[in-house]
Amino acid sequence: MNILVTGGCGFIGSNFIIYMLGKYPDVNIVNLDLLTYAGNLENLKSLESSPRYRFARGDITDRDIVSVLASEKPQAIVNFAAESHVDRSIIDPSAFIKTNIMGVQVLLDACREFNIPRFVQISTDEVYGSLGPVGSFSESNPLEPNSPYSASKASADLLAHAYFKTYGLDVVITRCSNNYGPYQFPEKLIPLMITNALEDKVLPVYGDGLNVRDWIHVLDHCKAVDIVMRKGLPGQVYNIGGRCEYYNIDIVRLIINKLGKSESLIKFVKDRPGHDRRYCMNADKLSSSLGWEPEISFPEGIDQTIQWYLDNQKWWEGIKTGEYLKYYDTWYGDR
Ligand code: NAD
Ligand code: TDX
Repeated sequence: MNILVTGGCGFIGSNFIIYMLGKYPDVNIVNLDLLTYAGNLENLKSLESSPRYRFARGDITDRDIVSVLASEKPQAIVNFAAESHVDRSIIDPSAFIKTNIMGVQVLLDACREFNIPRFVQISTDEVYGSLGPVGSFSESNPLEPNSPYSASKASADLLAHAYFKTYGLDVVITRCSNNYGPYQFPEKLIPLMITNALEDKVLPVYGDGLNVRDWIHVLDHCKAVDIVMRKGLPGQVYNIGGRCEYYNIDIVRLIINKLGKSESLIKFVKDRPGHDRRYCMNADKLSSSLGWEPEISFPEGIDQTIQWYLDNQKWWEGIKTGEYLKYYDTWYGDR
């Protein structure tokens, strides 16, 4: 099976490529990635000499490069490429609109032109908006995104659905909750807190710290994407979640305790505008129809993840320079 993966040098995409090539000897992957600030060739260094892997640097909004790769007629395109950080979308939504919406249109058009039999759009729980203290999101919930990031992802979902309805394109959409694990860029909560704590830096917790996220290990997400890519029904949406809710503050305290640091590093800072209070996924459809279940418990996964950041200090120290520091200062400077 030949797969075109987009955004494969980011956190989830690189874990997906490593998982797929390790699991299936008959899978070949081409990875199209622009190498934005979030893309890192280091993540896939172990595959550089693999005859089943090829990297192409390029933009999913660039019709020429997308056409060249789609004309090779992969059996599926799996789209991880996106601007993915809510806080950056608040600073400037432009790149989010371009990549997350227009890029998806270019990929969908290429699927039509070259008769690609399957397009997998990697979406997010954030398209549903925010939950109160009880309940969970199911696939039939309305889309009520609250950030420029989630609005751009919801737009892409609607576009993908429209191409299914209008042109009969074989599209499946996955909506997953918050991922954690190796290779996550240290702008997101868990790697930010681990690496800041290791550097004895302030741990900035937004608002009262009582926002809730539903955590899933990235490997469980990758396994779900594989199953949906192979067996999902055309036009369907599949929620993916870890059945694992935590208050942000509890995650931060857990990391501090595991690293033997002091809680005095915690600083409650000005809240994120439009901050969604709670996410919780109902993934029963995926479980009952395609037999997927998350396998990595949070206590096991978080230990393994903290260990990964301890073992790969060079990886994240290389990132926390230049552009990263500029962004950090812009976002956290006045908080
Ligand atoms: P990431 O920011 O770590 O990686 C994004 C990758 O896309 C990078 O390699 C970047 O270089 C590439 N990219 C960005 N713009 C591009 C463009 N125009 N053309 C080609 N490549 C481009 O993101 P991630 O956390 O790995 O998320 C991957 C996908 O999963 C995203 O679509 C995101 O919305 C979705 N998602 C993420 C989470 C999460 O918790 N991280 C949860 C649910 C869904
Ligand atoms: O410094 C911080 N302090 C803080 O309190 C950061 C970076 C985050 N937070 C809070 C905000 C959220 O309530 O932690 C929670 C998690 O924040 P993020 O890691 O930024 O994730 P979130 O906004 O929930 O979005 C993530 O999950 C869905 C991913 O970044 C998205 O790409 C994905 O679609």
